[in-house]
Amino acid sequence: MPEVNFDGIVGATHSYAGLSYGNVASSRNQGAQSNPRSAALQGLAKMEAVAALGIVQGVLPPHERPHLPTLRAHGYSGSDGDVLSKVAHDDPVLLARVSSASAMWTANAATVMPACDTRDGRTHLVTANLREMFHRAIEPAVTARALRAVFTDDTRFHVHEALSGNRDAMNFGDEGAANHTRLTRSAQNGGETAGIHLFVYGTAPECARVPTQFPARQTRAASERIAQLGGLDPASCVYAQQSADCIDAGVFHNDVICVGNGNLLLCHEAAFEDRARTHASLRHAVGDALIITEITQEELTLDEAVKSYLFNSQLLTLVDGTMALVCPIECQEFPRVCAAIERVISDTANPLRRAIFIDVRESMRNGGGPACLRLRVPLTTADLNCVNPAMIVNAEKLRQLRDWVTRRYRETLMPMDLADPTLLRETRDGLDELTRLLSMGNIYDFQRE
Ligand code: SUG
Repeated sequence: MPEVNFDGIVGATHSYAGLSYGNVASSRNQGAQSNPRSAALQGLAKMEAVAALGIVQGVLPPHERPHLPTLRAHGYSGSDGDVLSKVAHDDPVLLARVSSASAMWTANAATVMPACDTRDGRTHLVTANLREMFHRAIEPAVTARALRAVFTDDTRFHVHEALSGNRDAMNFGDEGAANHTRLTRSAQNGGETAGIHLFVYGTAPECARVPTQFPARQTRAASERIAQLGGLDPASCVYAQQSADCIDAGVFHNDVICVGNGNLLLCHEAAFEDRARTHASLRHAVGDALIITEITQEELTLDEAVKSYLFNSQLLTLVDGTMALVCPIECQEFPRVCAAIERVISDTANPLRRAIFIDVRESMRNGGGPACLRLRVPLTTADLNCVNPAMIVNAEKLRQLRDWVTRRYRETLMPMDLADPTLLRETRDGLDELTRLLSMGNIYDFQRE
């Protein structure tokens, strides 16, 4: 069976706070009014569109935000209302950080290594530590709980806690699947088909060039540790440095410049620091079946790639064995991007046959395209039967989630609204209901106090 996609449900505090240095969309939209309800509905519509292609679609829940335990750990005390008003007065950036709905981008939730590739025959999910950005570094504990609520069967799945270790000594910065691509020797991408794992990092002690403007969020040490935790065969792993110029152009994760699926790797020619060596290593590991389709600098500049988010499309294998590209609707605003898509689709040497354009504009304004919003999990049919069924969507579940969002989410939000204690109550009540709707158990701190 094809891989399952787990999309993050957009949280009720979805806002534009300019929190991610190096993510140009996040910086550009800082302070703008956000629309949490439409953001979440756009996400659900995307899930529906992907499910309509015959792909199994799951969900991961939003996190509790604003996150009061983080504020209390920073010395704020008193009632929840007191804490919120004090932090809003003293440190509005901290309030924005603990309120971000960034857990929606589940491509950063974990790195997934399916059962057929691992030593112990279980599917391994290593929760990402996201340590480079404060607002994201508070995600892993609840992400691990949410993943365990989906993958409950320990005999088939192993959900690892996030990598820890002294930041300077070990330098374990890890952003999850956004910097990991699994390739196979055919269009088949599911849990029955053995894969090759491409780990892309931004920095390592031996790098001759590193970005000078923006942070490299993924370290090679972290990627190697993940492969080790999953028990991957070293011969099935390829490590490649992301181009430093790309990171400085706003490519803060590899999935902003490269997408792979089955035997097809679609990337910009400037994606990797050492293009020839990366291609050669991939060819060696995957074999002759590998198709590398590049978009040239001439076709699309890095700036156009970042603005359109073409490479942050989902590349999906359909039931007939062809592939579809689920692109952000913004791509249609760039004639040169449309031409590049047309060129690749009309080239019969690769299995990509169609493009679908999806409106996730609310997420895009924070630098999150279709591919950021989903975690890919290659499963076998037997594995899928052991996943929490309440977290897999069908028409009825989507209807319930739409109804939940419509009842529970505000239409608009401004940064100052984050200090409103009523918003905190609304979000907690909403999440409490969601845990029942998705049969997740008590995964949130406020439910465990
Ligand atoms: O980590 N944006 C996210 C976007 C993550 C996209 N994910 C992938 N490429 N897979 C980030 O930079 C912005 C939040 C704000 O500024 O309010 C933010 O966190």
